[in-house]
Amino acid sequence: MMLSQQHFERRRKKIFSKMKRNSIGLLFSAPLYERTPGIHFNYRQDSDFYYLTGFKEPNAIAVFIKKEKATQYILFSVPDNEKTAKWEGHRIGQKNAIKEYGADLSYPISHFKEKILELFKGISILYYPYHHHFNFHLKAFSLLHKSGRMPAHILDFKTILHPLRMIKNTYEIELMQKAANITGNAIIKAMQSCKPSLYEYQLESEVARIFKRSGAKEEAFPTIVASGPNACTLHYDENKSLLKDGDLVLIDTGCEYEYYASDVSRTFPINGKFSQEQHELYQLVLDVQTAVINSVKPEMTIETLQKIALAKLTEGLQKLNIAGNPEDYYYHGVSHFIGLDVHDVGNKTIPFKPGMVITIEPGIYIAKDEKKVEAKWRGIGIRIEDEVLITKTGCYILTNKIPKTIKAIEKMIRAC
Ligand SMILES: [Mn+2]
Repeated sequence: MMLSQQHFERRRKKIFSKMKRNSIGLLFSAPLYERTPGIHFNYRQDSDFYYLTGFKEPNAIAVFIKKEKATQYILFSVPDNEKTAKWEGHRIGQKNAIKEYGADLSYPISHFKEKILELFKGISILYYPYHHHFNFHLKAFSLLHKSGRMPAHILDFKTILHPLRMIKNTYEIELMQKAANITGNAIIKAMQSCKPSLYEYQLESEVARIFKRSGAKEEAFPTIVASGPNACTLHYDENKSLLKDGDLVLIDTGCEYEYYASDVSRTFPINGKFSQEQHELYQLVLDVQTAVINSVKPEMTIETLQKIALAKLTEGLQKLNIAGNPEDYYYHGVSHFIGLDVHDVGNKTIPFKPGMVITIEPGIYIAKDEKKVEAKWRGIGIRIEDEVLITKTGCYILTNKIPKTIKAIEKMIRAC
C-alpha cells in the first residue's frame, strides 16, 4: 500500500483552508549531506515537505499561494536532463511535477530567485518553515525588502501544518501498522537467533535483514543492540560487544515503511532465562508500562503519563529495597509522538486526540559502578517500548504481537 497523489492533494486542500487570504507558504526540501567526498548519505526528504507534496527529490521548493479566492501550488525542482540522467537517472522534472505530482505550475529550481517578486505580489502574510533547512537566503529576503514586497506578517508554517500531521488517518495508520509489524518480526527473529558468543552487530544484522526483505529499505533511526551494562547508555549504537551468557540484551529498533516510522524496544536474556534479579527488575518495568498504557485516553498528555510512570516506578523500587532517587535509574521521557518522524511533531503538553500515535517506553538502568545499590543489581539495563494509537475510549497497541511477558519471551527463545 502506498499513498497516492489524491492523499497529498487532500492534504494541500486542508492546508489551503487553514491559510489566511493573500498569504504564501514556503517549504524547502531536506539538504543532501556528503558522507565522504563525492559520496552522499542516503537521501531522505524532509517530513513536512513530503507530507504536502509526496515529492522525494532533493533541491526543491514548494510554494503555496492563497489569494482572495484562488489557490496555487508551485513546485520548483531540478529539471530532467539527458546528460545527468546517464549518471543519476531521470529527474521528475517540470512536466511530471504537474502531471504526476499535481503542481499547478513548475519551474526549474534555478528560476526561484527571479520568480520571487512575482510570487510575493499582493501577499501580506508569509508562512515560513522556521527551524527547517535554511535555504531561503538573506538575499531573497533583502530582495523582497528592497522591492517593497516583504509581507507585513511572517508566521510559522508549523502552527498550521503540524496539527494536521499529528492526527493520522486510516491510510496512515495502515502504513504505521505495517511498519510496526515488520519491526516486530525483526525483533522476534533476533530473539530466535540470539545466543552467547555472537557480537551485538551480528544480532543487528538479523534485524536489518528482516527489514529489507519485508520491503522496508531504511531504518527510522540507528538500531541499538546493547547487551549487559551497555544498555545503560541510552543512545549506545556501537553494537560491537560480545553477547555474554547470563546478560540481558536490549534491542531498540524501528524500520521506516513508506516514510512512516516505527520504534520498539524489547529486552531479553541472551541465554533464554531471566535470572532472579533480571526477572524482578523486568517485571517492574513491565508493570510500569502496563499502568501507563492503561491510563492512556483522549485529553491526557505525555506530561501526565510521565508522572504516572515515575510514581509506579518509585513504588516498585522501594519494594525491591533499591535506594536512591528513581530518576537515578530512569532518565528519559516515557513517551513521544511518532509518525513520519520517529520523534514526530507535538510536545508533552498536547492533549491526546483519537488518531495520534505515541510510544510508551519506561525503563530501568542501573550502572555497573552504581554504589547506592547491592552488587546483584548492577549492570542491568531494561527498556520496554510499544507504539499505541489513541482511540475514542483509550488506546490500541500497534505492537501487541511482539512477546513481552517473561513467560512469552522465555518461551520464544526456548523454542529455537
Ligand atoms: Mn522511542
